[in-house]
Amino acid sequence: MSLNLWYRKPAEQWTEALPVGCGRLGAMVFGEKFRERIQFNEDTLWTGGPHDYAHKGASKYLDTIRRLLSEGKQGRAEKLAFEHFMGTPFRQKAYQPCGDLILSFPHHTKASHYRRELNLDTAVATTSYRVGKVKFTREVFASYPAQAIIVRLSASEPGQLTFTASLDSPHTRLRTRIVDGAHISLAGKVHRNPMTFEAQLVARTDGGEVTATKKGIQIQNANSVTLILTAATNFKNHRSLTANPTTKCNRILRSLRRKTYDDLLTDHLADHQSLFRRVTLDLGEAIDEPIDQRLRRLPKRDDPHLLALYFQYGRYLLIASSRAGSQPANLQGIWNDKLEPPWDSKWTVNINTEMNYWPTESCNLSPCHEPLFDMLDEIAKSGRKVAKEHYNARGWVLHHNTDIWRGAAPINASNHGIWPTGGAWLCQHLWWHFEYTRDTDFLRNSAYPLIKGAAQFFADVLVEDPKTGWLISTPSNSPENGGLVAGPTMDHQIIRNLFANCIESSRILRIDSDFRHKLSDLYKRIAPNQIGRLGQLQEWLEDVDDPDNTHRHVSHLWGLHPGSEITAEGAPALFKAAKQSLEFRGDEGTGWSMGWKVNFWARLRDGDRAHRLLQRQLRLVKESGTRMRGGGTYANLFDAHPPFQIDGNFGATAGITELLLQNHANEIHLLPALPSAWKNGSIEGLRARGGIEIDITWRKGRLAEVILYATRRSTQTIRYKRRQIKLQMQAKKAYILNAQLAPIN
Ligand code: FUC
Repeated sequence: MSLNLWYRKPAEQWTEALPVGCGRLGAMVFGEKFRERIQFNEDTLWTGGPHDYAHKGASKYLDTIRRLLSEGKQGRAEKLAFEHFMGTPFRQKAYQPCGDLILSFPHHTKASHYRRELNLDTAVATTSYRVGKVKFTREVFASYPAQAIIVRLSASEPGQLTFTASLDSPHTRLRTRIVDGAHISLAGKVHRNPMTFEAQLVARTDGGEVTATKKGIQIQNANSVTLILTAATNFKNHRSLTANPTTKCNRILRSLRRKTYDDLLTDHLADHQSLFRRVTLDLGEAIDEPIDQRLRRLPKRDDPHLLALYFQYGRYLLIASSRAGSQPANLQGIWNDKLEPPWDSKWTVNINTEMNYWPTESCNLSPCHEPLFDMLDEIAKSGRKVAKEHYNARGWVLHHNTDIWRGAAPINASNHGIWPTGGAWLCQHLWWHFEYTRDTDFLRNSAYPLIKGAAQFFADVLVEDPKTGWLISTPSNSPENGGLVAGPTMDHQIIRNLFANCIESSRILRIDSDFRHKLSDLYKRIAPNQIGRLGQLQEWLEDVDDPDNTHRHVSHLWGLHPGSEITAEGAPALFKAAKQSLEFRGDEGTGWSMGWKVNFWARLRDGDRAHRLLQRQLRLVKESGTRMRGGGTYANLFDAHPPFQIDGNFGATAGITELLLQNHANEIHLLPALPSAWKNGSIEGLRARGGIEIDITWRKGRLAEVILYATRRSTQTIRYKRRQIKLQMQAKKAYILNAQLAPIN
C-alpha cells in the first residue's frame, strides 16, 4: 500500500512542511527549490531552569476552600484558591525551537518537474526537481541510531551541486565556529534564560570543493553531498543544567565518522521499520493526487485510503517523537518553530498527553511509551512535594499541566488549574503497558511504585461529601468546564480505575495486602456515576448539566473511554446515558475533541458516526494564527486544534483502531464498529492484552478471517457480533478463525 504524502509545491507555511524526527531531534522540511529551509528542534530546549513549583503552606487553605465549595460559594472558593493555592509562579515554561538549516542554491532560478513527499515506511522526506536536464534530489531523515538529521543531495549528472549550507537560530548570543574545512557549529542561548545549545553541521562531499566559512559551508561542483546535523543543550536532567552541548555534539559526530551514507540510511531504515512495519492497514488503493487536493475533496469524494494513511501517520508521528531516552511527545510532538508556542507546547494532562499515547500499546508501539514513564518517575518526586505542601497528603499528585521542570502544582487559574487527577490518569498508561506485555518486572520495579504513590494520595485526600456521604474529590474541576467544584464525575472514574489497578497489581506482586484492603473499602464508597434528569450521565455531583453546552471536553465520559467501567453489556443504563451526553455535546470541537469523539462513538458501536467525525477531522485548515475552535487538518496532515496540536492525530489513530478492534472489557471484540464505508479491508499486527497479535480481514462489511498469535499462554474470550468463544492459547501459536469464530486450518 502506498504510504506517501506528496505535493506539487514547496511548503509556504510551516504546517505544510513535512516532519521527520527521532524522538530527541525533529525537523520540518519545507522542500523549497533554491533556498531550502529545514527547521529543527532538540527536545530539551526550553525556557526556565530547574524549579520547584510547590507553594509552601498552601494546605492551610484546603479546608476553607472545600467548605466554601460545599456551601455553594464557588466564586469565593476560586478567589481564595487563586490567592493561596496556586503553584509558584503561576505559569510554567515553554518549549523552544532550536534552529534552521538553510541550503541556498544561488545559481538556480528556474525549475520544473517539482515534487516533494514524505514516505511513512522509510521515514524519508524527498524533494526533487529539474533545472534544465539535470534532476536534483534531496532526501532528509532523522535517524534514531545516529542521533542526527541526515540530508543527502544528489544530481543526475556529475559536478552539479553548488550551494551553501548555513545554520541559523531565533535565539540570542549566536556564535558560529569553523571546526574544520567542512564542519561548522552554531551555539546560542535562550534569551534571558539559562539554557544554552549548540548545533553542528558536517558536510561530506563526493567530488567538487568544500570550504567552511562563518557564513556556512560552501560546496562547489560536487557530485553528491551528505550533510549531518546534530544538536544538543546544556540540559542534564530536570534538576541540572550542567551538561556541555559541544561535548554532546562531538560525541555523536565522532561515533558517525566511519559511517557512509549507505550505512546511515540502512541503520535508520532498520530502526524505523522495526517499529513502523508491525502494523499494516489496508482500506483500498490510494488516489494518486497530492494530499492537499485529496483533503479538499473530502467528504464529497470518499477516500478510505486517506484514512488508512492518516492512521499510519499517527503511528509515524509517535515513532518520530517518542523514543527511549527522549522527552515524551508534547503538545506539538517535537515540532515547534515559535519562541512563544501555543500553550507553551508543554504537556497538558487533562486530555492531551494521554491522547498522544492512546495508540501506543494497541498499535504495537509499546517501546514508544518509555519516555512517558521516565517523565512520570520524575514527576512523582516533584508531585510528592506538592502533595505535602498543598494537601498535607502522602503519595504524589500532578495537576493539569507539566513542563520539562516537572511542575506538578496547579497553574494558570484556579477555575481549571486545580484538578488533581492528572497523575492518576497517566498511571493508566503504566497499567496498560503491563497488561499488554505482562512484564512483571516492569510492574514491580517501574509501574507499581508510581501507581501506589498516586493511590496513596487519593486515599489521603478523598473526603466525605456532607450531603450524600460518598467519598469525593474536592476541590477539583471537570476539565475545563464549569469552574472549581467538589466532586466532578471524571475524577471519581479515574480514581476508581487507579484503585482497581493498584489493588490488582499488589495481588499479582503479592505485596501490601493491608493497603490493598484499605483501597477496596474506599473504592466502594466513592461517588458513583449518576444519571440525570435529561437521561444524561451527570458531569457533576448535582444534576446541573446543560444540554446546550457543547464544550470541547467530554470529561464525564472518561468511564466509557479511555476508562472501561461503562460498557454495553456491563452497565447498559450508564452506557445509554453516556450516549445521551455525547449527543448533547455534538459533533464539532477542536481537533483533539473530535479525535476523542471518534473513540467514544467507536465504544458506543456506531461506526458510521465515528466515520463522519473522522471525515470532519480531515477538513483542510489553512494556517492563520490562533483560533480556539474548529478542528481540522493542515496540508501536512498535522492536526489543527487550531492551531497545530498533535493530540488529535494520535486520538484519531487510536479511534480508527477502536473501530476495528476493542479489548477493554475482558474480551477481544472483532470489528465492533466497522464503518459501512469500509466494505473490504484488513488490518495486521494490532495488539491485545496478554501479548496477543491480531490480523483481521473483512469482506462486504463482514469478518472474513482473523488470525490470533499468542506470544504467551493465556485464555481469551473472542467476540464477533453476538458470538463469543473462549480460546485457550498456547505460547508462540497462531489461531485462524472464520466469521463463525470456528477454526480454519
Ligand atoms: C486543554 C484544552 C485546550 C488545549 C490545551 C492545550 O487545556 O482544553 O483546548 O488543547 O489543553
